[in-house]
Amino acid sequence: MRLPSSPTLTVAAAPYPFAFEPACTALLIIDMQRDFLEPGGFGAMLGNDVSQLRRVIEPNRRLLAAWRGAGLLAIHTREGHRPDLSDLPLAKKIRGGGATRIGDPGPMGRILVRGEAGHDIIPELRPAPGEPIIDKPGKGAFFATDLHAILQNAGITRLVVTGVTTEVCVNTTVREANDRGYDCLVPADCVGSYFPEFQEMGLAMIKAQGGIFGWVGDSEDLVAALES
Ligand code: TIU
Repeated sequence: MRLPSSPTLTVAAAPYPFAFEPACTALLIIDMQRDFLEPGGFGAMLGNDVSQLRRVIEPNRRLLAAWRGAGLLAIHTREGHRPDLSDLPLAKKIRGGGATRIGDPGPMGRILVRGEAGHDIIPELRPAPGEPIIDKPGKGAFFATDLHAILQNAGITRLVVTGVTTEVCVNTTVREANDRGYDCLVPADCVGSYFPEFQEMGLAMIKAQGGIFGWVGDSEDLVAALES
C-alpha cells in the first residue's frame, strides 16, 4: 500500500541513493538491550567489548528523536524467551557449551528472559507509548513474531534498520525483510558489532552486488532529511 500524498526524500547511500516515502517507512531498532550493551550485562560477562556497541547509542538516540519528531512509525525489538523457556530451542540453549546459558541467573536477572532487567531496552532508547515492541525468540525479527503483519497493516514498504549486532540480528533481519519485499537502509553509525571486522563485512554484504540486501548509509543524512 502507498499513501499517494506522501513526499519522497532521498539520502546518500551505497550502492546508490536511497529514496523513501516517510509515511511508508518504519524505523526498526534491533535488540538495544541492557544485556548486550551495558558494562554489567551478559555480553560483557562473556568477555565482549561493549564499547563497540555503546558508540551506536547516541546516533540512534538522535535518529529516533528526529523520527518521532516527523511523526513516523518506530518499532523496537528485543531478543528473549518466555520465563518457562518453552520457546527456546535446545540447540540454541546448549550451543557453545558455556557454563552460563539462556535462562540462567545472570548479572541483570535471568539471561535473555522476558521481564528481566537485562532483557529490557536501554533507558536512552526507551520505547515511547504506542511504539510497538517485538519480542523475538530468534535472531531475525520476522521469525515467530507479528512484525510482518504490523508493517503490512501500517502500509510500510521500506525499513531503516538499526541496532545490534550488525552481523547477527541486524543482518538476519535485513535478509528476512528483503525476502518479504521490503527495501532496507542500514545507517552504518547506528549498527554495532563486538568485532570490528564483522562490522565492516556485515555492512559490505548488504550493499554488495548492487544492493543485494539493501542500502548502507549514515544517520546524519537521514536526520537532516527528516528535519528539512
Ligand atoms: N541481537 C543479537 O545480535 N543477538 C546476538 O546474540 N548477537 C551476537 O552477536 N551474539
